[in-house]
Amino acid sequence: MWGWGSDNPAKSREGGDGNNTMPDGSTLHLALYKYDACGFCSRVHRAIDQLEVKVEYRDVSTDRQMRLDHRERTGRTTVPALYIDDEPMFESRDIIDWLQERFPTKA
Ligand SMILES: N[C@@H](CCC(=O)N[C@@H](CS)C(=O)NCC(=O)O)C(=O)O
Repeated sequence: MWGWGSDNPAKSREGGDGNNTMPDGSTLHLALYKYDACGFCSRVHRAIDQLEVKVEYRDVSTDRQMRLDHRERTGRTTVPALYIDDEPMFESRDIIDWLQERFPTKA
């Protein structure tokens, strides 16, 4: 089922816990590594706000461990990076296209 539900109000405001149930019943977890002053991240954030999708936001400017995990996992510090079931995707345009192809626009 599509929706924004989360037990954590802060996470809900930010886009949910990242757990999505897809139309075929499978589940997909999405996490966006970003920071607020990053224009490419804002572009992705705006696109997400238009879609019925739940994305867990991981701010690498405020969470040192997130930053270290991201670099260790990918060898890069670049954001935005969308982790799709823990597989990182870079490039804001590619991330937006990928999301828009899979998730419906909000009514
Ligand atoms: N072409 C990339 C550009 C991403 C980019 O330049 N991100 C900057 C922040 S706005 C960054 O992470 N720079 C640090 C780095 O690459 O390590 C995109 O569209 O996502």
